[in-house]
Amino acid sequence: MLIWLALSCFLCVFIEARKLTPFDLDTSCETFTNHNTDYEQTLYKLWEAHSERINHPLMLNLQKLDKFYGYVHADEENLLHKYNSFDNVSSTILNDIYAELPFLNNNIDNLKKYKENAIYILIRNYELDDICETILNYVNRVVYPYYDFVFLNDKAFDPYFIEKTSHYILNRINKGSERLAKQLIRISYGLINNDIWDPLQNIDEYNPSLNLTRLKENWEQQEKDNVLYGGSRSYRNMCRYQSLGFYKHPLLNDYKYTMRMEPGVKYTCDFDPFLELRENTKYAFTIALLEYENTIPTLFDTYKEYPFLKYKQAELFKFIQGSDDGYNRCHFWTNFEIISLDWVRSVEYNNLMDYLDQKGGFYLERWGDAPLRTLAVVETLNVNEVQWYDIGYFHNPFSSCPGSYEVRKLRKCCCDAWDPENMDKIPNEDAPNYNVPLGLQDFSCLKEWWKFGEGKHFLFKDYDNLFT
Ligand SMILES: Nc1nc2c(ncn2[C@@H]2O[C@H](COP(=O)(O)OP(=O)(O)OP(=O)(O)O)[C@@H](O)[C@H]2O)c(=O)[nH]1
Ligand SMILES: *[C@@H]1O[C@H](CO)[C@@H](O)[C@H](O)[C@H]1NC(C)=O
Ligand SMILES: *[C@@H]1O[C@H](CO)[C@@H](O)[C@H](O)[C@H]1NC(C)=O
Ligand SMILES: [Mg+2]
Repeated sequence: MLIWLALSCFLCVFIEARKLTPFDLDTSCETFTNHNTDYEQTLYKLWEAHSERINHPLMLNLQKLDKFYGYVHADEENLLHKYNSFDNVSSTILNDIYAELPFLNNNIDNLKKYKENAIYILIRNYELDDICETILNYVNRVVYPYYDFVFLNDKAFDPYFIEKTSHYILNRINKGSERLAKQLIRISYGLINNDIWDPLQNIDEYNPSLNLTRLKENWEQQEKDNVLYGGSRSYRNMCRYQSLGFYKHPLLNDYKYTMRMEPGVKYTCDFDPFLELRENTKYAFTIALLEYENTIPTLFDTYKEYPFLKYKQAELFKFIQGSDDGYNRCHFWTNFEIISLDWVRSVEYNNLMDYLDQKGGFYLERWGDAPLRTLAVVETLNVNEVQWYDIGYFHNPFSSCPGSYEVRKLRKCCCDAWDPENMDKIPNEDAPNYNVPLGLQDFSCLKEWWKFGEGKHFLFKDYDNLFT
């Protein structure tokens, strides 16, 4: 019922908009130029010439931390908040900063608060090209792109990876000042401790009821049964680390919020990951989908045996409630997520994660971090602590795009909420998903979010005035 109501509202907008304008394809869409500059080539040659990677001269610019923690890109002369303290920064420089970041209101506490946010990226060395594309896109799209970056890896980062990603973050800023970027942005590269990354190495300590030989047999079978990444040990380690590991890394100690970034994702509208957060928000997402059933056969029953179970008393339980007390498989798509680190470090969050971890499902099955995060949200947060970001975002194979013309215009979006080629066709009984925005597709859980979460305002009332 609500779905059809929502759908018809979208169509109102759609039809109304069509009458007045061809469509809002933004002709100012930036094309992201290829980055094969002289600088790049010089660097690459330099890199190739150095077979002994660790002696690469670029390492001289990096401040080495404890061997398990990694490196901080520290242009010591310039970086103003080495240890997250701006106390010694001269008032001239501070005034420069305030001039470029007016929302700080000339207040040093606001500056410190701004710098409590970080972009967090778990990544492998060979994903370098994809992350550089994404960073280029990020520095174009984020309104005040001076947030810190934390890269984590279970293997040591290549010096070339470090130099190149730093270069893209600091020197390729379109929306903002390169000088300020170099003064404000701390970029760190951390190694993940093997004990937390791959617990099966100490399987008896981790979970005596697990048997590695049998697990490997199971994974082979799951691969045959088309369980997505069913045959992969490293993917399982990744899912577990995203669920209960990353926020324990020392390089994240200084931060209060992270935005997760993945190689290859695109941001197609202007936005600001942290300035848009509401005061209470502990978790923010943009896409919500149905999880594949065969990755989580026992997850929900296991969750329902959680000794402190809140579930039905939880404000958000309807978002995940299926028929017969089961799980409807709705989950936040975690490849874009903004997280309050205080929240994931809380006893409540970790009790639930540790309980699920001990049940072995990360390895016996192929539990993803997305359904786990979602259960934790439902179990431990209230509606007003979760925020939907109406932004343009792409992670293969899905993308989101604000459904309202007004929002797209405001955010200078370069995405289509509907496929303009199919503007004449409307969804019908035979093809209910025809040309329907992602949020209203069958496999999307945004409609559940709008209904049982924070609700949804449709902006079509303002359309009359938009095109005059
Ligand atoms: N260091 C490291 N990072 C990993 C590993 N596996 C995945 N990642 C990272 O973890 C994040 C999620 O992994 P993806 O491979 O993107 O998983 P996914 O998004 O479910 O699947 P895709 O459709 O392949 O994108 C990405 O940022 C990866 O770069 C790994 O074994 N080591
Ligand atoms: C700031 O200045 C004080 C006094 O000059 C000094 O003791 C302190 O170490 C400085 N702090 C940093 C982070 O440089
Ligand atoms: C582990 O599983 C394998 C294969 O199922 C089995 O042969 C072996 O006896 C098991 N080992 C233990 C210690 O239970
Ligand atoms: Mg991914």
